[in-house]
Amino acid sequence: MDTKIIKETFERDGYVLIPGFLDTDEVTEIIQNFERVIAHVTPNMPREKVFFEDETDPSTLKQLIDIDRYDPFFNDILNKGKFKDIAGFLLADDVIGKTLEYFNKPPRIGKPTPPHQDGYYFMLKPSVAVTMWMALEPADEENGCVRYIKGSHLTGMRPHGRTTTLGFSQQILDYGSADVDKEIPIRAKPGDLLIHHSLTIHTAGRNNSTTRSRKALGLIYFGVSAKEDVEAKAAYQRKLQEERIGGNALTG
Ligand SMILES: O=C(O)CCC(=O)C(=O)O
Repeated sequence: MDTKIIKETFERDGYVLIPGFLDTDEVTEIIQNFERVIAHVTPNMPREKVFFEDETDPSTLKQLIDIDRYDPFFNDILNKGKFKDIAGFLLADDVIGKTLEYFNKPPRIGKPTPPHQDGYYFMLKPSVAVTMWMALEPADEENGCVRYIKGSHLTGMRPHGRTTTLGFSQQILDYGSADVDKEIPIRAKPGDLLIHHSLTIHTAGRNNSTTRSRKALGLIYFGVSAKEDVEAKAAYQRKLQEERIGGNALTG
């Protein structure tokens, strides 16, 4: 895909899908490294960075946060190479890789992702940041693909409030049927990359498939021109810990 079209689409719609951003071998390498991390690294990661749909069943792993801090392979994926390059290109800024995540919706029990804007979690001024979501297996309406509201990055921050969804502690409070009607489900194949602006409204359905999971790689980049409200963020994290929701200050 032409880089000019990628940028125009991102700026107009608030998101862009880049088919085949990674090839089959590159996707296989990422999947194998996630398998290694899940087997050998997660046991040493803090509990609040490892979320299960059902705490008593390890096969229901749904999310890993900040993997880059615990594993050099994924630190390089975040901070070296083409993900970081395209983040800088789209934001027209130098960028800082903030986190690398793993998302899954296990078959039958994978819960919906509440509608939200990542910028609400990021607490940035201005909200110069992008989130990337790369499919590791086919994602569609049945297994809970990502859904966007086109152009919503241009209409400001909506009010957010608490959810009980692990890993996604905040959702848009006044999200109504008019919003649902505007949702665009994005089907993706392994290696297809979705990039959205930090103000773009997005959500994802539950996993209704009885056999297929919905695994993905997530990356977040902040532009250096964006200033973090460090105190507000630390207070928010403390509150989440106190309430034992296991929230996440970076993803939405
Ligand atoms: O994986 C999902 O369902 C949603 C991911 C998301 O909200 C994000 O990457 O910002």
